[in-house]
Amino acid sequence: MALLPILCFPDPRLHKVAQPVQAVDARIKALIADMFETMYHAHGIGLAATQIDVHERLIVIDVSEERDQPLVLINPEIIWASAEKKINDEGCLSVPGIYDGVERHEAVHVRALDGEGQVRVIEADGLLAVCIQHEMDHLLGKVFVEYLSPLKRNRIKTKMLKAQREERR
Ligand code: K1U
Ligand code: ZN
Repeated sequence: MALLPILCFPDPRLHKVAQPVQAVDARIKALIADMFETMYHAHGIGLAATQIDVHERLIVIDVSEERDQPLVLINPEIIWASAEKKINDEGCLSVPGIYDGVERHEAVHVRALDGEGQVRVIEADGLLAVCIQHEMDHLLGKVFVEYLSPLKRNRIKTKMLKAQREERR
């Protein structure tokens, strides 16, 4: 297994649209293992392949307190979304240190392949529903800061670029 580098906003590669996974083969299974290792190491609750510069429709999630309920979503599709929406505070491993409110559907049903290539339907609410919507946005090349005002987004961009310059020194 391996820790993978996570792209940081405003890296333009975060805006690429991911393509469907063609086969759940040994390469994808190895990638899933590396993504879980990377997500747990970074103390995240989710990670989309886009964030590690792999532009395929693959997500790993674990919203459990005990970090023992791994969930793999391959080629996910939202098949139902609640009319009710709610603003939740979100963070992102690609935008470290920034948290802000984003409006999302309170509940979603998602059809996806699991890590063995089996079709599954997940009925999600609460933090899992928020996380799934956040990660599916990554696969479309969308970062949560794009829901914020242009003023906030530009401030975040400036802060991230400054932090990245200082890290390189
Ligand atoms: O996609 C990512 O970068 C992972 C992201 C997922 C996420 C967190 C919160 C709301 C929606 C999506 C994170 O894991 S950020 C770090 C984190 O562990 C966290 C932040 C806020 C609340 C709960 C967890
Ligand atoms: Zn994110």
